[in-house]
Amino acid sequence: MHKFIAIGDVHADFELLWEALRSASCMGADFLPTPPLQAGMYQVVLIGDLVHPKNQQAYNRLTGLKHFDFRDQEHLLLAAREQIKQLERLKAYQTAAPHAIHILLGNHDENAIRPHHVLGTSGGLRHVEFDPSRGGAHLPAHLAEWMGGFPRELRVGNMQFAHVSPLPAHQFYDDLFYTDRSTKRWFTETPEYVEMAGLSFGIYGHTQIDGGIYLHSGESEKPLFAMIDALHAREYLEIMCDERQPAPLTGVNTVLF
Ligand SMILES: [Mn+2]
Repeated sequence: MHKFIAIGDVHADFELLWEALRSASCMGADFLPTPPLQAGMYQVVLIGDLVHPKNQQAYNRLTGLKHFDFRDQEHLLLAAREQIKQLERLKAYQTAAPHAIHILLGNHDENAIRPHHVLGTSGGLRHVEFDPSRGGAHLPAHLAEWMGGFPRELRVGNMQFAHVSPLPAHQFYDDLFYTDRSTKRWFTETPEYVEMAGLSFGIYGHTQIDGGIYLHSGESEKPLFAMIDALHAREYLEIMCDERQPAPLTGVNTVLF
């Protein structure tokens, strides 16, 4: 029997991530993995998008500035430095139990490693703190190497964890990805993709949904997939699996912490 703790997009709110991990008994006061995680009984999955605060308030909070301005290079360097500090902490955490801590590559993470596109918010903010050609800092090489090694999906039997959707095309963050509206709509317009991909259950992030974690069930009331971009709403998903059973998925719960 395994318990998966699946956590949605972090977007630089690492304090909240630490809180979630501690409330799930996955992180100690020393920021390191707990015994059930070390033993592999618990498995943590971060669904991707570690970097880039979501909005103005989040940048203000991260940097301690009254009004973060992405046009100000000093502000950018401050935002980069604060995120780098926490990424180092997360790297140490994962390195201590790589068999039980899985971090998927989100589009924002790839953008921090290779800033080809300028990502922004609907409020007009631009995420350029890791774009040296626009005044930002380089992501340190050892962090870029670590993040560059993040997988784009995790499979556990017929269960899939991926950042956006079950579609393989949604795992590559190229120009097409940023013009393709299905990346944000597939779960209402074409939820059948999950079964078509031969999956028994899917767990995805990337798209924030009002009301927190969204659990989609099939006709038999069986859960088919979960949209978990809800860390900001203080929610994560717990998935119980028993690999000895023909249908390994034995329970899915949204946890409020
Ligand atoms: Mn994303």
